[in-house]
Amino acid sequence: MPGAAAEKPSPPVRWDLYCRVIDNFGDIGVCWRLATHLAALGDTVRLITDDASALAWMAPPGARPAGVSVWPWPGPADAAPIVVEAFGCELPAATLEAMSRADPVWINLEYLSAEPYVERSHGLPSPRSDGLRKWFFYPGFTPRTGGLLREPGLAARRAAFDRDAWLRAQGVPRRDGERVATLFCYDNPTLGGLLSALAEVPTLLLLTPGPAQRLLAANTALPGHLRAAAMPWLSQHDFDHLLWSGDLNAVRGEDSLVRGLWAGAAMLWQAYPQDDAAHAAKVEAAIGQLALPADVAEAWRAWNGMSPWRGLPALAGWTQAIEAARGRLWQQADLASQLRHFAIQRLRT
Ligand code: TRH
Repeated sequence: MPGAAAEKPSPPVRWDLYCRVIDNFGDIGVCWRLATHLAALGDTVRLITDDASALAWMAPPGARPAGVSVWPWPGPADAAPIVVEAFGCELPAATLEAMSRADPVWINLEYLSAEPYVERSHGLPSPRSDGLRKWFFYPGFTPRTGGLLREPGLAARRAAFDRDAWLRAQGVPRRDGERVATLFCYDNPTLGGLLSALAEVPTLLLLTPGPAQRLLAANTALPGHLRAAAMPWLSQHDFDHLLWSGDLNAVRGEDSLVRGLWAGAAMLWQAYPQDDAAHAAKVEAAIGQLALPADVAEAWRAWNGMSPWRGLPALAGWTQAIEAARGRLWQQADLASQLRHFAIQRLRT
């Protein structure tokens, strides 16, 4: 994997990162990754959240960096020089008051999307009548966006990983010749089609907690050569190991899309389903941005309920396509480094 130049970790700066958990785990997952990456660059981060419960498994206390402290909502009485409002979560009134005294750089960190509006909106100021200085920051897949979260040391960790040793340690050893698939999904009517296709050759299917395990429990008689194992909630560190064990990873939501890309194996992505089918545009944009071959693109559409399931593409070509996308995306500066650079340039000294 090629490497991109990392941002110099000096001078250290202080951040407040505000995160409200609306649903699922992507909001807190992204904020935790960002906070720990900034801490790795030497900064200090106060992560203020209304629901830290998922951090108990995502980031067990023994594995938390000293530079990050977790605060209950509404957080501290003062404001750091850089304030990040994650996903338009609306800052507490007392924080806005503190900000009017401190004049921080205020950044609204948006959701990841491959859609074209991201390039148009990334980095724009958000005009305000109260004098506070606010900007939009969009993660994304192209050089004209804020990039993707990718912490230092990831490539080295990936290269040193031994999947059979890890699977044994989890109590789910792989049998000789068995391939491994992983499943992290929302409710998904296409699951039966995927299970039948996986069952054509010996496959160990690792199920994350939530819908994947619920849906499989309803599917008691597994077809053909397929056997399934339920996994516990893993730390983000071990979630990577899960994906690195997969010959095929079915992931969901924005953060796992990125981790699936960094894993570099064949991958299905399920976008968070929306009533107005807005997720279809997100899926099409991701297919285009990742330059997925036609059969893989069809499988992604089917997995998102946009077209009928026509079977599983060959894993070799699929893996190559994801590896190629990973290679291209790895050339971009990562999100934390870009955000840091963007914010520091706007600090008033
Ligand atoms: O949990 P998600 O479905 O979150 C989603 C998205 O963020 C989406 O944008 C949002 O609109 C919707 O929720 C409401 O999927 P995502 O984004 O992949 O986040 C999951 C996080 O959980 C990610 O950081 C990886 C982490 N994870 C673990 O650390 N261990 C685990 O065992 C599993 C299964 C996940």
